[in-house]
Amino acid sequence: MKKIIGISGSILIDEGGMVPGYKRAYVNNDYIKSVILAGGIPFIIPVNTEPEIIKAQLENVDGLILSGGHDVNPLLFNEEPHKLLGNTMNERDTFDSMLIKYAFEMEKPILGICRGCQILNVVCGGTLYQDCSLAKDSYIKHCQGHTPAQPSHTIQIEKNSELYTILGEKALANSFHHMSIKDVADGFKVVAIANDEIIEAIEKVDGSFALGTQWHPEMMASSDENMLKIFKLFISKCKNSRL
Ligand SMILES: [Mn+2]
Repeated sequence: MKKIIGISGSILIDEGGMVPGYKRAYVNNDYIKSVILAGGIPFIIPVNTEPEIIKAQLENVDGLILSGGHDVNPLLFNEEPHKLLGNTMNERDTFDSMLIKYAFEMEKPILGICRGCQILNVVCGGTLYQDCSLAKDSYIKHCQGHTPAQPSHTIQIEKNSELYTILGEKALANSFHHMSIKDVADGFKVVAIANDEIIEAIEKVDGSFALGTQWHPEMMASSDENMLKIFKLFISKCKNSRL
């Protein structure tokens, strides 16, 4: 039986058009395509902040993908906003935080992508650099700014990891982030870094599966078999767990 994969949504606010300021629930279509290519059935989970609704949303999926997007509000890890911080959305932080908490309680596997990886780390007690330039040795361009499917920098992968079983010791990743993980949350380990030591992936050590990637495998999965394998790995960890 195919697994049902919930993808955390976001809110798009119309800047122009007939009703400027109008809000739309959405995810980037590459998430949908990647889940289908990897053999899963995608569902978008729309943003809301009602605990009972979020629980019910999760009860109806076998696994959770945390999608990319806004910066994580630094107040969540006890920092004031730095001048280099980008746009945040508190509603989404609240939504993602509850999704993560309940997914752990229900032992639903998690794949966190970019912002999804960052908020996973923060919700579990870790911290972020509000901009990669604040990391002491960072010199690599981590926001390539164009051609999403094109890999841009090398990642070194930790041998003792799930990621290593599919990618080996090195891979090429795209890069569309400006925040990055600083302190890794307890219960997680670093499983990939860029050559400037910026953390590119984390995995949960015990219990239900959780993998976070700082890059966007969904943007590469149609053209890069290795990136598709990340979705296949994630789906292989999902069990039929719907109520
Ligand atoms: Mn990067």
